[in-house]
Amino acid sequence: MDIDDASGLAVVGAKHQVALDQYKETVGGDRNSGEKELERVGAVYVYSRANEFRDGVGTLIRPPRWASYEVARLQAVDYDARDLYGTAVAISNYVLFAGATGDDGKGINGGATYQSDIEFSKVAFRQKVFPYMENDVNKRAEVSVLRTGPTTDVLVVSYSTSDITAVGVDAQKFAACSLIPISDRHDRCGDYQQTFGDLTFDVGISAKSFFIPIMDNGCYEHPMEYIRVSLSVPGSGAILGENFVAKVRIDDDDKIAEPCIDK
Ligand SMILES: [Ca+2]
Ligand SMILES: [Ca+2]
Ligand SMILES: [Ca+2]
Repeated sequence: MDIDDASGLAVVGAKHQVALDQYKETVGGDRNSGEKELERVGAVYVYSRANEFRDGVGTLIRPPRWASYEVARLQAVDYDARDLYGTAVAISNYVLFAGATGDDGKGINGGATYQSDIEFSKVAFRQKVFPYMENDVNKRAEVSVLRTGPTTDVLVVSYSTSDITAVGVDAQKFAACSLIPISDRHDRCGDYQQTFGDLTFDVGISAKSFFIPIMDNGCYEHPMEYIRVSLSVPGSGAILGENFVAKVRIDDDDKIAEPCIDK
């Protein structure tokens, strides 16, 4: 393992880990290998320190502390069985170096070194739940993402929505439904528009938002419906932890109306 004091990050190599896909399911072994899982692929776990907090006159309010679970789990982008990614790890500021002694790219067990930018580990949703009314005046939910590390480089993360109990519709359907009077929309128009894209933190910017269009209707629904929002880092091979998932709650405003039905 290695710790970088400046960035407040620790990295721990776990070279015997099996491969996991983005849903944290194990990846099947190579055909004809007789192995159920892709074995000893290796992984690196990233932990983030919550910095100490002092008041205006320098009195310590809260000492620094390490979270007990990781902020991200990294795998080699081109992982394979017995590569042993994470055999050796080193971190300098936000750059991670990880050795994979079993990599076969340049001959059997020739080994490889991977360099990764792990600055994304300092990004998190502003809150765990973003509550909005179905009839919000702006007709959309604002989801705010914070960058807690330095802002001297541009940083890009991707975001996406998925259903928990709320039902998403695509942009085309949402636009068509928006032309129907609110009282006639009912269930077929869903609860929100499926939304995805990239958030770019320009230099000096520590907060960015994305917006999810909300569908209003005139019928009664379960008072609270939830959308999952999640962040990812394209091409990083990273499975991100709790900081990168949040919920948007949509509250119904039609308490005395008829229940929604699909019509
Ligand atoms: Ca709704
Ligand atoms: Ca309504
Ligand atoms: Ca409603």
